[in-house]
Amino acid sequence: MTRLASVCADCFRIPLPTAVSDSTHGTIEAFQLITVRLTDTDGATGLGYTFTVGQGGTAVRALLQDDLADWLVEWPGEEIGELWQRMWWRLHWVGRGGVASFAMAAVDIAMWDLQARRAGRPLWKHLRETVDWLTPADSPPVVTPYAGGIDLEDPVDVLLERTQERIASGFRAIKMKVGRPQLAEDVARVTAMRETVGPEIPLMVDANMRWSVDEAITAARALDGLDLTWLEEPTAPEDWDGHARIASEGGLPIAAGENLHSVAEFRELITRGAISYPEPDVATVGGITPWLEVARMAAERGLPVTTHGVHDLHVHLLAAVDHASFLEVHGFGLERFITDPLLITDGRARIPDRPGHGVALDWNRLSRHREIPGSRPTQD
Ligand code: SMN
Ligand code: MG
Repeated sequence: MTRLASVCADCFRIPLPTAVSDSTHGTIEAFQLITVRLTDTDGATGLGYTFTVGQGGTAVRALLQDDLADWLVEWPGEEIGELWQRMWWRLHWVGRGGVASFAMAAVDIAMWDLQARRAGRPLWKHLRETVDWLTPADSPPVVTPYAGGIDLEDPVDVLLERTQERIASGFRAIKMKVGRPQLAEDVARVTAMRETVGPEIPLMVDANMRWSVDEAITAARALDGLDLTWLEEPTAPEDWDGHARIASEGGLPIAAGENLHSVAEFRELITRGAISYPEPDVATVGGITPWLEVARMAAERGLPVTTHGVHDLHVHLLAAVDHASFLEVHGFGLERFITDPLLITDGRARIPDRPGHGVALDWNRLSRHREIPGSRPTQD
């Protein structure tokens, strides 16, 4: 790779066609998309992006623009792992996770995209060819998607109707929200879901950190018998020992990761045996470089790795490893701004063979949604 010639960061507020809901975020009407566009001195380009559930996006963009953009143009090296380490230490005072990991994710993804595009290889293949612990392959493995429903407030009939639509559109695995005010409601909703989809469809539930450890153990036991693949984020993300107790006393496999923003945090859960399905999100854990570190840690423990959100990127990462679990699919409203969104057919994700990650954004359409810092009306 030659040097970078330009780095351009933007933040957009993407309205959702239909509002979604879960136990922690309540009703979500928009996501923020933060993009980084790189061009090198030969004119090759790379695109990276991250997202928020509605807050913090302009801060991520400010870190990118004010503290990374010019510095990246000065960056002399070629090695992305080294660049990642330098970014980490450049931002460590305000970072070591949090907002800084979101900014670093956008840069790291853009760098990998640029490198894979220069090599003329789809990202999954480029990773298999260049990352020492991954195995080269001529064709990608099967990647199995599931539809990630954000549906806690949907009445049961709407929940089941949307599920039928998802199955009709090619999904063969489903996730739904739990964490209603009464546990009995959750049990009734999950039972209705299991009866509707039948015994063959893998079904996951997601509590979005709603419960105390004791409540989570009670809930896990109440949901046992419904053949759940996993219970996701039962309690506060940093309660490492709590997760270990829920895993051992609740009896359900546990998934977690969307709220862990560093490799060190994943290490805490993985080494305690507190999760069965590490779920790193490339856009919130700091990019492809740390995502692969988490995946390696999972492999060392014999755990599969799953993903959260941004499926157009994650499809490549799951295709790059030999211990992939399910690919979460929900679009954050982004699909209508992507030229070739991910295709799902008969329970399989089509792995793009375009160079890089292959995501092309419709900048014209996005431009109407650009977020200007300080321009949103405040509540009080
Ligand atoms: C989720 C993520 C972001 C917003 C709402 C819900 C969710 C998931 O926990 O797993 O998809
Ligand atoms: Mg979740």
